[in-house]
Amino acid sequence: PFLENVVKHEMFLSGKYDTSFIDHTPELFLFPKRKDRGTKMLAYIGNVTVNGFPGIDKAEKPEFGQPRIPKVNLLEKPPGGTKQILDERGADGLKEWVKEQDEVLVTDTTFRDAHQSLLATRVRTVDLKNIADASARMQSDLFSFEMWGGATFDVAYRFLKEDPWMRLITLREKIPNVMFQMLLRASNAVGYKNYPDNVIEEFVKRSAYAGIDVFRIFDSLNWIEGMETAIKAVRDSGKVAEAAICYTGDILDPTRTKYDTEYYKSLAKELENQGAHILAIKDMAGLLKPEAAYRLISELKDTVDLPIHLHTHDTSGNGIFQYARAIEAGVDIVDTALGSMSGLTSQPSASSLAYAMKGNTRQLKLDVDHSETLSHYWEDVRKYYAPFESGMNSPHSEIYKHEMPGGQYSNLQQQAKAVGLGGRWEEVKEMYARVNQMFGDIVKVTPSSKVVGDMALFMVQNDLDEHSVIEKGYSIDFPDSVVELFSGYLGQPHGGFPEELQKVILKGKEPITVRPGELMEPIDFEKLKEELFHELGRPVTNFDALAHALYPKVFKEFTDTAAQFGDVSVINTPTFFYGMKLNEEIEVEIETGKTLILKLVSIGEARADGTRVLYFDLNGQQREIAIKDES
Ligand code: 3PY
Ligand code: ZN
Repeated sequence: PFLENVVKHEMFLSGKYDTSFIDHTPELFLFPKRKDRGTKMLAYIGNVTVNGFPGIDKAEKPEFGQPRIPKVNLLEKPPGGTKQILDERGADGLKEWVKEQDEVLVTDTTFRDAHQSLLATRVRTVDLKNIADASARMQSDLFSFEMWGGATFDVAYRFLKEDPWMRLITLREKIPNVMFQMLLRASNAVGYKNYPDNVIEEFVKRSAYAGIDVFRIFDSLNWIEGMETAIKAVRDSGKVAEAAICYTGDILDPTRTKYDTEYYKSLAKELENQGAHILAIKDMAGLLKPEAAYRLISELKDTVDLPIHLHTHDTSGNGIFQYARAIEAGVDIVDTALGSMSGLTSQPSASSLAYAMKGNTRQLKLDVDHSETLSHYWEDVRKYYAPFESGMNSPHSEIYKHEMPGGQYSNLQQQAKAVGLGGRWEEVKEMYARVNQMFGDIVKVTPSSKVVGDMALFMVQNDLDEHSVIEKGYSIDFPDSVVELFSGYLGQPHGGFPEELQKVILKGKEPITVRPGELMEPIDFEKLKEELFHELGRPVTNFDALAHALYPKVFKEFTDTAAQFGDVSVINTPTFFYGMKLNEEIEVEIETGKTLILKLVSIGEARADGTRVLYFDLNGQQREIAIKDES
């Protein structure tokens, strides 16, 4: 526990410590109360074995083979990469380096957006950690690993019951050579609403300490004012500020004038003036058609003097074609995923793109053979997460109509199932497009896309349409997120809100038009840490305090689970989701060099009080655990 405290301490992480660090940092000696870790783990495994995992239909644990992990020489350090370039030359130096490259640079999204978009963000740290040594050595020529932020932060606490900061720290240790990139929702950080400015500043500072190099910053309404605090915080931390414009509408359609090329050019210019090091085009739904990509990138190249990084989702199947045209137009960096985690709602495949570009003047900076080898690992691991697959198994050109972000598709589908609308998914998607029009055709990306999704679910559930919403509006209790959006708490949409609908939703309340951050009191982090220390009875890191500031309820549930079951992140994924089969034996490494060997020996009949006793063998000793059978 002492070492754990040390490596999690921000002074240690920042490298700004000397020999007096330990003497002057008494909190390093506050150790969590160690109840028997083995027993807690058995309670978790026993519970999943008897009651299943939320969101997974209870079934016999499937047979999974060993994932194919490529062998690499751990005694050899990974080759130097962009991380060293950034550390040596700083963010401006890195920007110049990117501009000098003839090849197209590649960001790999497998660790973040790919699984956010294909598997409802459920990939666990242990599966990332197991491939990290190989990834560092086989993908050393990447521009970056996109591996954090977006929905991963919240999902880690909420569903996976693991600490996302430990994911970042663990991977950083294993991958010291390639830049780490995260998706930051500007004033919404990694949440779904605006936070006080000092929360954004603190979040950026701590993320930079813990290992993030490139921050892709976007505002869910493309409202530049909402991005200023985050851009400044990233610049102040010495890291790379990659400011993103979210792409919506269709610049090729002369009837859709709201989001035309001029709109994007003026945003790009503003972001350059704000101090962005890189400009990203975030095509979160995959709406940017190939010809539009060519025109947009060409125009932006003439407008700003920044490297351009293009992000898309392959839902329509046109992703490779889009990238090929963008490359012709001079795009500098593209986002791709490893083959087995690519396509459909995820990013286009890195190796397919590399082959598609053969014979062209510009080539990808990518090792195709290594990408293919690593893809085998993900092909195997993806099977663990089958219950979270969206069921989409072919390209959906209807994306151009409903405009739903790739990262939202599988998540909204889970949400629809949870409220009993799983069977009406087609209606939900159609309603999503109608809600967008009702809202005045807004940019749809987290959290604005979540508001559109919430409203679509609400309307389908309550049999509402465009007319009845207005007619009955004053008696309708709209979802909180909808009220928040129309109150201006997510910022201001281009062209303003539709007035009639806004009146109905707000029922006389006045919306705000200033930056929400201006109205919010800063959080007193020292006080919060002290309160949490008393509440949790354990040392509280700055990371914990931030998590609490972002989502108090989710963080509380996470700490409750951790108190009950211990650190469940160390359990292998099949066992985490499906529990154990009778007579199965597994090994769990609970800390370096300390392994538990568990065997499930028998499951007793349900008793009068509804519990069952499970008999385990734990490192050769018999243990009994009573589990309440919820069935
Ligand atoms: C997120 O904010 O999580 C996204 O991926 C948006 O596209
Ligand atoms: Zn995305």
